[in-house]
Amino acid sequence: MHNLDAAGHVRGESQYLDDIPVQRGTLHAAVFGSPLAHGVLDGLSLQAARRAPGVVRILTAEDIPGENQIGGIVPDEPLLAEGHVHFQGQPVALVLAETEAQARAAVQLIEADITPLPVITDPRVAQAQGELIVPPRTFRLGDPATAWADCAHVIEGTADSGGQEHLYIETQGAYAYPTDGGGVRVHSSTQGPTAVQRHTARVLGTGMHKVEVDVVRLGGGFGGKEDQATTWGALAALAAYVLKKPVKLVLPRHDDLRMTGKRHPYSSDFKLGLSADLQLLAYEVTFYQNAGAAADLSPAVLERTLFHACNTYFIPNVRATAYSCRTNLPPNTAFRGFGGPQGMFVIESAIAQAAEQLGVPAYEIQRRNLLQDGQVFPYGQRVEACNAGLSWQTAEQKFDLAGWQAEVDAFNARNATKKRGLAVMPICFGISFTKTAMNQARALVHIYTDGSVGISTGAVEMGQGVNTKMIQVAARTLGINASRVRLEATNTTRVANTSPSAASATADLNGKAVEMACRELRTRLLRHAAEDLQMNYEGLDIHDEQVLAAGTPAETNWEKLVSTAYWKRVSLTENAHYATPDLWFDASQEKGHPFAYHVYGTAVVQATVDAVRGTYDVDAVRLVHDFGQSFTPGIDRGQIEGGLVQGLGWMTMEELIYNADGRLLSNALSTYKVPDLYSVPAVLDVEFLETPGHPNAILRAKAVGEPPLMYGLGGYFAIRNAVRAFRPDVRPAFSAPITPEKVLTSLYAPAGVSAAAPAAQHAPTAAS
Ligand code: LUZ
Ligand code: MOS
Repeated sequence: MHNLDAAGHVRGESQYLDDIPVQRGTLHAAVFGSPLAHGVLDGLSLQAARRAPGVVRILTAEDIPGENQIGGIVPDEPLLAEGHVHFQGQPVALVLAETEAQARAAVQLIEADITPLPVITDPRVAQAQGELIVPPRTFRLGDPATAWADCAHVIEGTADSGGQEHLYIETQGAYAYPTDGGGVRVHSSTQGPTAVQRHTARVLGTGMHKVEVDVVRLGGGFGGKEDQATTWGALAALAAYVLKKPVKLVLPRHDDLRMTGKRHPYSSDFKLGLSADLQLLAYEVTFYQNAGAAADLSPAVLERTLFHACNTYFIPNVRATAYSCRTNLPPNTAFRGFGGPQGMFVIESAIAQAAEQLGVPAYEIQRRNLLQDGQVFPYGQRVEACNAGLSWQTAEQKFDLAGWQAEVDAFNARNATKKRGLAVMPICFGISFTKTAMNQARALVHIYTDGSVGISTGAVEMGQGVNTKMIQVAARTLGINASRVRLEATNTTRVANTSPSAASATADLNGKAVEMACRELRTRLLRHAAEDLQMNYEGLDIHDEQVLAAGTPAETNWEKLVSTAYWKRVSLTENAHYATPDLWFDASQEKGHPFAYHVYGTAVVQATVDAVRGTYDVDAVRLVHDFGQSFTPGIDRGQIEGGLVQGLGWMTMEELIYNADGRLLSNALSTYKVPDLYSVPAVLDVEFLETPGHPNAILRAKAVGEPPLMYGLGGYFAIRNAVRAFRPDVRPAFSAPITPEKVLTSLYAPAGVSAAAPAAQHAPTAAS
């Protein structure tokens, strides 16, 4: 089944927030953000802005009727700054004007009186000063302290990874208007309609029942709208509520770039111990997460870093500690992988460093330590139905890893100014929200009297194809054509208390609820058919809209069945609730069974570096991925391709630079480089691993949203290997992204020096 949205997208017919017809009298909003990253907010000069053309009202914290608070996990984030400012771009005031241009022009006339306070941008500095969002956490397995004595090799080092801008094509925004009875309806570009509803109600000082949030689809989310759509939804709702007018707030790209949080940058220290035959014996790692100025989702992201600290390897002795460090950057947030990629970058760096010090290929270490059934993750969950070995071996054979490496070596021997590198990137990603309670979903299914079907779930369509999947699940379960089924907008009045569409779990959670509701309806209809046709219920079935009795067509079909059921007063509506079974986690022990299952796969990545210019291409990625029993292979392949390229972008070219004042310098697409069509590897081979899937996965098709992003880490190590093919004496610092600037610095580093290659360092002249 094709993605149902595809035709609408290419014709420009799909409706997004900005396409909602605007009601007469709608006001347009623009946000005044703090010009300083930290300080005491002594006052605001609003007079000039108030007098500006078209300006109707300017709202500040004082105008909030309820609580000025939108913190989800920790209540540390005001909707509008009050008393202090904590990051550049922090919303301070909301201008409402007759047009968008007028609102934006008036924002320029606002001045804030701020007494500056010291600015922290470095998580290690924050940690040293005790600026932590939550207490640190440590995951333990075995006892590394005693294991070091048994290690033939112990290596130590540091690995840093940068942030990442989500760059959803549709910027953040909301359209809110008052509804009958003193409520408000909010159309929001959010992955989490319930989060917008809950925090809007809190800000307005009213019940959640007075706030309706509606989402048709998003032009991309990637985690950036899991929590951070709330600010804009609540601001629009606040203005609509106070002014009793429709209010539209859509961020200009530049505001979106500088005001919203991103993937968390991490700085980490590692120590890895190996036996003489390259078994990983002990691993100690300390993560310093740059959380930004408020908690947002940082504690949950931190937790997932710990869950994925060992990637897909078994290490018997582990101690992993993570600090969530408060800095004066915009609050960093969910981003595809949710801390997992940051944790995995460190273990892969440690393995790469070990390989270099020991003079063996990294893949020898990786291969010998892959997870196997019966082992245990550091967080206590048993390794079951593990495909780490199978995906590795399949990739090794299908892509002839040994032959490929020989080709790369031969190329490098032949070429003086171009060098190639190969890296293998195996992944293991846990599927479920790590917060157990969030693993629940509901579906509301109506069968109309003409046999057509309307479905509501908590799933938000953001380009990932979840609507197509839900329709497929319903059509299969009911035995009818997909063309009869429509997926409704996601709306908090039809499906309540939803978890955000996140954690790769949306199709599983909501799909299971759809499946349950449709099964119940099908059973009910067939019981009615049995009675109506005086037949045995056992053996009745619906297939291709035909009712079958013991496999042969009966006297009725779907349309007739539905119609007669209605006249017999049989309910044609069902509401189902699904909660993933067998999940638990005890945070006091840091042990449990947090994941429904794991997704595995192995990518082989080749890069070619131009050793004169420092530029590079990721030429080929060939990967074997565990989809389980995919029922939408086109959509799932698209998720792999998109995730991979997004991961490559994070690892290679996307460089967020904040200056010491906490100002984002790479604040436009001229200075923040993202992958484009030409960044896609010329060879991109996605092989489906033949596996049975998992019963907790929807129709046994495993979750596919986040795992492929982590194949992108292979790009980093392939480029690094190419650099070292040119300069074997250089050990570039583990510092992602590996931009051409850093590559060039490493290529021409003075002999015998480990190239630290910080972002701002300039390369020596290429003449050497
Ligand atoms: N969001 C969340 C997520 O709230 N919890 C998670 O575990 C998670 N994992 C991945 C992406 N988003
Ligand atoms: Mo996400 S990082 O699954 O919103």
